[in-house]
Amino acid sequence: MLRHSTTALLLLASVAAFGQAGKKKPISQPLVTHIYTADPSAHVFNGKIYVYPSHDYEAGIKEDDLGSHFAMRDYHILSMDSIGGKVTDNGTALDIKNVPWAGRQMWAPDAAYKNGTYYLYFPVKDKQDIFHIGVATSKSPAGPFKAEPTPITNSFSIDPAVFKDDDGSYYMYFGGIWGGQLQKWTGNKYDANGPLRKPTEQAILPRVAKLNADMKSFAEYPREIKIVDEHGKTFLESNNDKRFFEASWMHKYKGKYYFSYSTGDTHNICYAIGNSPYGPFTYKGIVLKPVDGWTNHHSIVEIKGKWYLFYHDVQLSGKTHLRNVKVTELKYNPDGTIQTINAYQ
Ligand code: FUB
Repeated sequence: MLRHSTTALLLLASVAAFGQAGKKKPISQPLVTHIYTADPSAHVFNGKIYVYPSHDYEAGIKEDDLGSHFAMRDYHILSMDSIGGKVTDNGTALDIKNVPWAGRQMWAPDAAYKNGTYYLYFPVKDKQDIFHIGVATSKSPAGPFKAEPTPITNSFSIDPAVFKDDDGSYYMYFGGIWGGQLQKWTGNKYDANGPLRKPTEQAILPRVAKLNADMKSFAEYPREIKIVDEHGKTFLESNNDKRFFEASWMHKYKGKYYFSYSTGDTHNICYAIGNSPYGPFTYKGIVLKPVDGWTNHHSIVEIKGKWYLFYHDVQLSGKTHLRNVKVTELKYNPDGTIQTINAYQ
């Protein structure tokens, strides 16, 4: 993630959102206000809604091109009985000091459930400053979680999203360019000098790996996921309003696989539809327009027959690294496309 254009972008976003009337109204309010939260991965477990967010805090670290100011050190899980109901902060679910291999920066997590155990998946830099994805387990969806002693073998980069398919298979989608280091991984090999793509080159692709039955290891080497246009062509780096940047999410709707993601430096949440968990996914449009703050990150989940978008902005702080999670309803058109959401009226 590159963050130095934050001020200009906030200004532009404000101008756009305030409009003629000079009034800007968010369509929803922060789920909690006593801590800063971001990157919400929502799930329904045992009929209750659990949100697995990043826990932002003011680390006092200067903003830089690699997102060093996102220096999070723990996770708090939020829960609620219904949308609009009371939200509970379940306290510290996992602290960086209890992850033996971790160095710094606990970024966007996700969770899954199988056979009586809950799994928390989290990206964090190791002691060599390389992002990998860890896993921690608990008997409760709200934690506390106990981390495995090492990261998932062959995992790298950031933003894991774990999807359970109808046949009981689990897949992890992941990756993020710039500060998320995905450009340093080609053919699943690490190159500390791995460059970003030039505008005329194919954009870097997100990754997926099926999980083993133990939920703690990959059943295969991570594969690239193709996001293609209506002609079946992958995007170039210059198509940065559509190409993948970070924040993978997968959900299924009427038998189709919906892969959604952030375009990072153009701040959209976009989506693409496919017929297999491995893709290819055909680009369909924007789920969520840019929100206040540099990052845009979401999850999409069905709750009691309605669909919801969990997302974040910076309504509470006005600062890009101190975010707050929110939720709003998401609607489909009869042809299965998603109605674009603008987080401000
Ligand atoms: O919260 C840290 C990072 O910011 C996440 O991992 C990215 O998706 C972005 O939201």
